[in-house]
Amino acid sequence: MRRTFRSWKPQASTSSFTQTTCCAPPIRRCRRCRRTSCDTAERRRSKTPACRLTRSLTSFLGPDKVLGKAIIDTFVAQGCEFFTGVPDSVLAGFCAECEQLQNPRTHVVSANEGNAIGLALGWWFARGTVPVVYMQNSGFSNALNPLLSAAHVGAYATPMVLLVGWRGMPGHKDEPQHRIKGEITAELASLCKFDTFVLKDDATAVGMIADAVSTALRNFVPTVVLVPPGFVPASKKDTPPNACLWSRTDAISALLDEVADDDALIATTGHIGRDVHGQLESRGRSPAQSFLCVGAMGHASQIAAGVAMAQPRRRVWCFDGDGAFLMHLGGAALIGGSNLPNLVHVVLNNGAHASVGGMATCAPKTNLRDVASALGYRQSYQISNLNDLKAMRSIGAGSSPSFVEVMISADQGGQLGRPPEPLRLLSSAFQSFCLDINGVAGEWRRRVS
Ligand SMILES: Cc1ncc(C[n+]2csc(CCOP(=O)(O)OP(=O)(O)O)c2C)c(N)n1
Repeated sequence: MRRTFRSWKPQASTSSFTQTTCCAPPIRRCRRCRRTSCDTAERRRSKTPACRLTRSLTSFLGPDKVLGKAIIDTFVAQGCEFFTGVPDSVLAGFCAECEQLQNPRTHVVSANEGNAIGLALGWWFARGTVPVVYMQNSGFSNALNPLLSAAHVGAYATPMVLLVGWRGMPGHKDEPQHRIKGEITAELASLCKFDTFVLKDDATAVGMIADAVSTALRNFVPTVVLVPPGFVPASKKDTPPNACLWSRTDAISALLDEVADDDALIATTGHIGRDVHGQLESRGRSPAQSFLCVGAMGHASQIAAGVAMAQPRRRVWCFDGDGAFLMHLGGAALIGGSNLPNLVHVVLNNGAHASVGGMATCAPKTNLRDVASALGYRQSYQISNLNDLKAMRSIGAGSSPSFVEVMISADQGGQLGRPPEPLRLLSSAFQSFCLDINGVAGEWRRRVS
């Protein structure tokens, strides 16, 4: 009998399924009819609504297992085999466990959250099991386009579960950049018409996750599981300092020696920006010469390019991370092809998302200097210590943008502060720095008054 699109339902993991093995993850087949899905299996599954699952997450695997692992195993028990996304600190305990997943399960860190939705679409089409896409709520907006114009029931009707770390959740103290997104996260999901489950406690989490999977599968839709801060204990990946590699703090310190007082410096999201801010302050230098891209991960280089275009006579630095660089790699192509000799793009490459728990980036072994050269940066360097830095010809003095890949250790380093000032104040201080020094301020003030 020919299967119609709607009559075909992918299989979930139940005892009536066996696994066949090959080098690719095995396809599950029904023991009776040997098909990858069948109506009997569907009926049997629907007799046990997911919401009736009463086991708590910790009892799911026994008390010795960490909660992140219990969440993964809950998904696996529902037939999920594919996990992808961008790591998040709220989900750090879950993300660290994802790295342990082995065949037949598949786990990949994506370059950005929209890419993760693409990967999930592909997996669903070619495999028919519900993909799990994890992300911070900041990244939910990166995912919106492929979610609404491809995965949505109004488009290609694709089941998937989005596991979203809820930064800035109302009632939880958080950094200012998370406030607005935190306030509207649930509303945004409901505006997209996605069924949304908010994990509350250990006792109901299993049922909610199972419901999210079965709803996705039943209705051919993405569903959302929101994870409040603190729900998954942060079992961060413990990356010990690597004595053979430069530490982030030492590398930033050496680089700051190269940054003149009238240079502008744009620093990326996470530890790098916080370290830059702390070091400028402790040197008694004006933090106003720097702009911290505390949110908007992946966009620091374009902010730097904007400044460099507007003020061609000022040297502009971007201190980027490898995760952020890869997240929106297209921006580097724009810089590489541009005529911005005053821009120095530094990528501190630790192969990891150190700020949110240390999971690898999507291309931890890629030579970013070669990537930059291929994208048009005519002066590109890879350095890993102070001698290399000193040996470089004067940075930012050539006829094209420069690129410096700095190889650093993946450990998280010591405690870092955060700027206490409101973000608005920081941006206006940076703008005053930019406009005043160039002597543009007077003209600008005349124009706006
Ligand atoms: C769109 C988006 N996705 C995810 C995050 C969470 N996040 C904050 S910092 C960070 C890691 C950045 O990695 P990288 O640029 O390599 O710098 P590192 O943390 O290693 O210093 C992530 C994933 C975010 N802020 N925004």
